[in-house]
Amino acid sequence: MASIKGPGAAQTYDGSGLRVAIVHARWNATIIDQLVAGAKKSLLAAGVTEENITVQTVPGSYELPIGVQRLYAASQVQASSTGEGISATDLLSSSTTDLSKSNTAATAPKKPFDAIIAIGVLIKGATMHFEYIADAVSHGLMRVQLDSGVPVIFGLLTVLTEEQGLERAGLGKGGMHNHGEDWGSAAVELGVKRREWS
Ligand code: DLZ
Repeated sequence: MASIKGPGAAQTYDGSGLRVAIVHARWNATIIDQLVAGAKKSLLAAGVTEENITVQTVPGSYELPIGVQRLYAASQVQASSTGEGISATDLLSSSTTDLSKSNTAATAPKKPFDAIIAIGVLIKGATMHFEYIADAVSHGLMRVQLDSGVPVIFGLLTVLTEEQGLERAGLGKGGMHNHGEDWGSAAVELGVKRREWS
């Protein structure tokens, strides 16, 4: 029997005009790498071009909200400097962040990101660390997307064991699909809809 979980029947959206960023943590790299690959696969399948996909990393999941926020602000500044975005005076300053010096800046198209996917894997340990980080990151990412208006796709796995993480990256024995693919599709859908809703 088909699972009742998930976003329902597959929807098709044309991502060919979109610019999308993936910001991912480096903790739990085996799982992360597979999730990022899954997200990229869906973006490319929907027509997002390779040069319109920017991938940036942060050390751990706790740094995801600031990474997403600064990368988006930097893309707005970049767009405004070429006359294709909003005024730089409306923006948060990006002058103090390394993200504004992203090595993709020279080649990336001059428009702000249409959606950003934040990917991290938190694995519960013996202390309360997991709960505090999961809570802070969830609220931080929601705050960034509502404050900025750019869709931020929630690619944070909060798992109790490494095996649960491997399963959700499509690497387990249980046959679960790679959740990163869902996040890529969500980014395209929200990127397209955000333009419609503007
Ligand atoms: C410190 C820490 C721990 C214990 N576990 C994880 C984890 O499972 N996944 C993850 O993405 N990051 C972890 N971190 C690192 C924190 O997210 C953060 O990078 C540091 O506390 C520095 O702010």
